[in-house]
Amino acid sequence: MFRSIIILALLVSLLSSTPAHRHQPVTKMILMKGMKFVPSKIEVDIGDTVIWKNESGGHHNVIANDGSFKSNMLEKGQIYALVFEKKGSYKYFCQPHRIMGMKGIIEVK
Ligand SMILES: [Cu+2]
Repeated sequence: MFRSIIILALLVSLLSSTPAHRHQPVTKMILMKGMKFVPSKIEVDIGDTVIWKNESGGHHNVIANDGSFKSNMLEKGQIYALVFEKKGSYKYFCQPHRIMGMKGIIEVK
């Protein structure tokens, strides 16, 4: 019984690592422009990378509403990158400009 479970697990891992079955990870960029995240809503697949870039100066950061991620304060030209490994809906905001509505959402499918 135990042995057949191991074989099954091996088969599953072999199948899931076949290139045809795997999503090729991509990178998507969100710009911090003025007091906005552009685009404010994006969809990504599990394993994709999201990069936030401070495009217009000032100081911005990225903080998840649920506290699952938090960037440093970014100056003009600086970036923050994150790989999303779990399915879900991630709301985030920029701390200094939250009150001005600087927020966004990442949908991980
Ligand atoms: Cu900001």
